[in-house]
Amino acid sequence: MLWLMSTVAPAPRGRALYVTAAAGGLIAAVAGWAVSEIAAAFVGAASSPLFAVGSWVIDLTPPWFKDWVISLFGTGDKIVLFVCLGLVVVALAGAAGILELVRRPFGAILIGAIGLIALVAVMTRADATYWWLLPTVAGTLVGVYVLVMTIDRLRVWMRASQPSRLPGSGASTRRSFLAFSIGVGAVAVVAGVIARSINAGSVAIASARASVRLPAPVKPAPAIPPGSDLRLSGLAAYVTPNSDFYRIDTALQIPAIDPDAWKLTISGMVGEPLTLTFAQLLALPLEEHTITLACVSNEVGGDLVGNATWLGYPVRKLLAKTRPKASADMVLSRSVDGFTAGTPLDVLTDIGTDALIAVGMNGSPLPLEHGFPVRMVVPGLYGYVSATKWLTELTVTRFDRAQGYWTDKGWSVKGPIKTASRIDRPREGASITAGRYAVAGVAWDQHTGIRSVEVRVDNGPWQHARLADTVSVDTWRQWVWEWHAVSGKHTLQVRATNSDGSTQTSVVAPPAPNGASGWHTVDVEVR
Ligand SMILES: Nc1nc2c(c(=O)[nH]1)N[C@H]1C(S)=C(S)[C@@H](COP(=O)(O)O)O[C@H]1N2
Ligand SMILES: [Mo]
Repeated sequence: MLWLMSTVAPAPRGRALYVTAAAGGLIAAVAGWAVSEIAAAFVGAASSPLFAVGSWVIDLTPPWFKDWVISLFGTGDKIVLFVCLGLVVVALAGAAGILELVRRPFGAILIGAIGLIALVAVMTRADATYWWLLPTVAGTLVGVYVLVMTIDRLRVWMRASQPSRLPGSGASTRRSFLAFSIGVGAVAVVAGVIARSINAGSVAIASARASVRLPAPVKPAPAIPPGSDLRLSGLAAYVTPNSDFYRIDTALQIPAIDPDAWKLTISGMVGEPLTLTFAQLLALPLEEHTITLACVSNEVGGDLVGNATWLGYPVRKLLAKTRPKASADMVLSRSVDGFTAGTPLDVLTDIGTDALIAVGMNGSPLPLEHGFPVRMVVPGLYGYVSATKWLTELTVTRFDRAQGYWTDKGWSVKGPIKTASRIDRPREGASITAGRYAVAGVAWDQHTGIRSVEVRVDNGPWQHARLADTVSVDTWRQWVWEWHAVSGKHTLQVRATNSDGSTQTSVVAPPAPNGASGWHTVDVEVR
């Protein structure tokens, strides 16, 4: 009877065995690839190992060969590349399956080696960050794991179906092998294809972004005075590089918007609704303004704040074209992903407020994660009520008729930025040597400006810090105070006073509902 059961499900032999093992290798490769694509969908499409290896091969291909392929296949050259690459991967994956069966663990080592090559391709891309390691490393680990599990099951099935052995059950070992490999394979193919198509979409948008040529501003931002950046280590730069700029949004997947298909509509309580294409927006006389953006969720001392030079068209001028009704008091801006922000109409129409429909950030088109192709930037208001990224709609309305995404989720209807200051150096818990030390940080009160910053040590008297230059009241300012540090444990505190003369409150408040307050306090050890 036992013998009979094992004949019900004989393991493959000879060539069939190798084909089965090769299929196991392929399933492992597909599983690894799927995981890498899923991870890349979160980390950034360009971190996909498949994409990076493809780009690498394109870069390494000699021009004559490229020309020859293009002459043969025309614009299908990329497809040819991916088909060739695919065949190489299939061959290697199959070999890994067979190797793992006959010479364990060389199959796993082969998959690891493929992963390592992909890792080199990914990390040598121009804008690679350490996060880019994740998709390839996760994919390789999963690939190795699936390979080992699949080939192990195949081996158990082989043993169970050997007549000389006491078979556990040929049928159940076969079921175990088939269920695992077919199950993993099917899930991986579906998930991988979905993730790949998402990644391909955002790669297409990234290349659309790369081909955007921003016009020169009609009104350029004031030159950044050298004295605005003290260039001390640990101190936030006066202008935040795009790659370091904080990112806050509800988007699980960064919206991929083709700028050629983008439109902004302005409607609601207006005399004349308006629709604008990206080309029409770029053709308007654009202005550049340096503005510090801050998130309401920023804790005291936190880093959800950054300063950039934005290129765009004043919201005020765009709204004027639509002639808002006198009874309107709010503009609801909407993103393609459904996010909305409710901004006071009077702030947006104020002649002295440089609120922008922005297309550029520090000299380049908006990065995808910062709202490409178009976002809003309003000095003086927290991002959640003003800085809509991936902007597509402005509705002129009233606060008693509409509300933004975060209102009713525990956040205030209006979000003016609170006066704030932060100690960047020394860091909390730092250990420094006794003697002179430049305590430094940033302070901000967008659209009002900072008049003074004071520091105190161990609850001693407040001491005036020196303020660095700034281009306007719409940005943060660096400050520095020279400390003659003596050994021991010390507590440093900072507070700022805005240009209206009001000093930051010591009352500690959490970010919700309208922004954190309290003095940033840092404990350090001097030795
Ligand atoms: N579409 C969209 N825009 C958005 C958000 C969002 O979740 N979705 N978050 C807002 C918030 S809370 C902040 S603080 C700023 C942050 O902009 P940044 O990510 O470019 O720094 O974007 C704002 N614009
Ligand atoms: Mo925010």
